[in-house]
Amino acid sequence: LQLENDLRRAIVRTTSPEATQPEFSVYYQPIFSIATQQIEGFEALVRWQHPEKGTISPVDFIAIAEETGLIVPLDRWVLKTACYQLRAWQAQFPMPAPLTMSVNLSGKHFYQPGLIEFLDSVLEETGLDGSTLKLEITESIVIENTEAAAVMLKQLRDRKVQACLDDFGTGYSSLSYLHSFPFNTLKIDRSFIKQLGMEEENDEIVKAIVNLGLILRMNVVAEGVETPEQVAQLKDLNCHYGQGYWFSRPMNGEAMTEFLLGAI
Ligand code: G
Ligand code: G
Ligand code: MN
Ligand code: NA
Repeated sequence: LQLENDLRRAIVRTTSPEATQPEFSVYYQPIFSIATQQIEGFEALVRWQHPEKGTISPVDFIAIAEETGLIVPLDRWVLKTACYQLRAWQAQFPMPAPLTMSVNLSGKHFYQPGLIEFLDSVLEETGLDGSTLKLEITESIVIENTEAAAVMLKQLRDRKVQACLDDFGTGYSSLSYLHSFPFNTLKIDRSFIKQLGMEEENDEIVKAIVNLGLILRMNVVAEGVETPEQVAQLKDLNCHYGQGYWFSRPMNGEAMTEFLLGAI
């Protein structure tokens, strides 16, 4: 309950027009092309700097934020902040294909009436091209309500906003819905990448997911890439993109700008 009250206060302090003492910040982790080693885009990851408790991981507050409905204003603040940041980076770092931003959406938020209207207002306000924005949802969110998910994904597609299936392989992994839902990207859960080269069956699963992506014309991102050996193996498997500590840790916007100045 204490954490719930703290969360409520933190959201007010961060998102109110005055935003005098922001406690949340958005960190960015770059996503790289495995073949070219070029930066393709970023994933936005929220961080909570609690005034007494220090940094609190989303793992420890997303569930409470979902139970209390506070996830909606929080996710929306992250989405808007990340879109403004992306717009600035696209202008500062022009690339052959413009940089992209992936934003995590909780199921609570994904099915919230008004999400599409909010999305439209953010795209208009920031001037961002919808095709450079990606929304990450998990398989369990889709399974929870396949009809509503189909409607939402269609509306995203109408705006050219991309949809990513996050943590792929850990959830229900019902292959039947994959071809009927218009996801642009599959993100292979980091538990599979961690074991690359250590267990043959695990490697075959990663290979199968990459091939599934090829068949379904979806991009595949390997999460949690931590070693050069993993990069080499992913390259052998023709996996398109990688994300993880090997490439870069998540950083705040300022630090990421410095990183980009050195990397691009
Ligand atoms: O960044 P980190 O590894 O601590 O993130 C832990 C979990 O929190 C991940 O599952 C990630 O998807 C989730 N997460 C991070 N940022 C956000 C956010 O802005 N909104 C939602 N809904 N989840 C997030
Ligand atoms: O569930 P989701 O994929 O959104 O979670 C992303 C989480 O993974 C973030 O909390 C991020 O901090 C974390 N992460 C990013 N790169 C690595 C990595 O190389 N290794 C590990 N263990 N975690 C990572
Ligand atoms: Mn994610
Ligand atoms: Na994930």
